[in-house]
Amino acid sequence: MPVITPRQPNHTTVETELVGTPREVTPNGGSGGTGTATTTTTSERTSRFEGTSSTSNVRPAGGGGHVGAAGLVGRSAPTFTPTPKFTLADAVADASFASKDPATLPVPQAILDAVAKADTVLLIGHVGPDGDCVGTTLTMQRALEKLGKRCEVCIDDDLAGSLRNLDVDKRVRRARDLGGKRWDLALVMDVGVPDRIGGALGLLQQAGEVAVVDHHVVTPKREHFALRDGVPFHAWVEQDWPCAALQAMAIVGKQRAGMEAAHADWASVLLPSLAGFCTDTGFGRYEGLDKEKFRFFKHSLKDLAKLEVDDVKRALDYRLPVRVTDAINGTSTAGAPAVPQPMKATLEQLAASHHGVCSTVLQKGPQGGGLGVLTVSDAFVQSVLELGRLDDKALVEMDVTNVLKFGRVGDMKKQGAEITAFLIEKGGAVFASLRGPGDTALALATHLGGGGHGQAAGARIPGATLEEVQRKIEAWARANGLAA
Ligand SMILES: [Mn+2]
Repeated sequence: MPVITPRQPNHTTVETELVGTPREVTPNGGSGGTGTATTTTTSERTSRFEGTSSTSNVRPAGGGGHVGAAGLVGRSAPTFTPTPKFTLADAVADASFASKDPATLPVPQAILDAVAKADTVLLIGHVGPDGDCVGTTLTMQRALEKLGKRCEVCIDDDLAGSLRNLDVDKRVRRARDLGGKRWDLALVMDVGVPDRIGGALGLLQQAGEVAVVDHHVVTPKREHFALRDGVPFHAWVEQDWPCAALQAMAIVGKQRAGMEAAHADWASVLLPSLAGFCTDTGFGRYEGLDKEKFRFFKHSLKDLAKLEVDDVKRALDYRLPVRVTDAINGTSTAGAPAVPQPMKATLEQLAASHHGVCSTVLQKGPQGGGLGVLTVSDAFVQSVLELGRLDDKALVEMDVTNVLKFGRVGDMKKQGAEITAFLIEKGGAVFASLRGPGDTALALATHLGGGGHGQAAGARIPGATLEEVQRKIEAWARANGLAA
């Protein structure tokens, strides 16, 4: 299933490969992607952590309180107003932007207690994995193992190239490889709904306690996860946090003494969550972020791990085989190995019948807009995947679709498309990943029978062809004055 990003990064060619798959929205669903995820109301927000007030252990960030404030009496406290372009790299470079220790962030006591008493822990991330879910679970695994616990990580899906690189010790496992094991605690991270964890849902039956740690708009309840009677369930949701990786940093921050006693290598422990922070925020470039949270990233990166943003980029660095990018982009790189003849014929045949990669850009209409439609058939994706596996056996479908989604869709924006539709045909349905300013993406998704967010939405159109969906989108854009 194609996944789409709700926030629009200004991708460059290099960064697109680093970003992988940021936060996801499933077509026809909400954030985090399911029909069971409900919008949290104000009253739910105050009680979404069951059993413990989520603010009960808030400490003043940075410590100090009023001590030493005498010199500031009569002066207003310094305020920080970041420019819209203030990225994570800017936060790190700006000496006046002080770091803050994630150990000062509030973590519900029930979560800390569950972690403290567990000897064996299963760390679960979501399907359609992104840097945040891989980074969050790997940082927890590395930290908890330093504290003497035995851990396993289950993400029941393929990992894209950058995430395979992040999982340098190959600790991420599929659910089928973990049958028959038992854990004192299962931590479900960066996801709060049962239908986004694949076969890991069944593994929860083998856990003595279950806790959800997530930052999506979800209200996890124990009955959603069909737990055995008597299995304690906790949920810690921080919808205003930019990534679950920050929640992992906060939990690990509370283990500081034990980690220091075990001579933990902070760079190794924190690198995955730093990567998650970067990918879920587009390296700080996405809109709508609380830049104050960047202070915690800065502390983890500089003060604890003693790393630079470039180190995080390197950890995620993955280059697709050049034959693959050539096939997708219609380019031919000098010195690239030749494409074997049967594959070459297949790719050319698909391209000739408009089942390769096709992009169409319609310029702005009277109401603005500008529309780009990118279509690709499953046959083309599978052929390119087969080609790529000649160079990298570990290549997965997402490696191919990411180049389309980030690279080729970005090209259409440069050509004047403010609204973009990425259409992929698979299994008798067309999946549409839609982006646009204001509420245009949602309006278009609704028109196609899907849903999502205003600027990022999606739809699944069963029984339709790529051409039919493209024509429907173009007609919608013209009818609304958004395309000429
Ligand atoms: Mn996330």
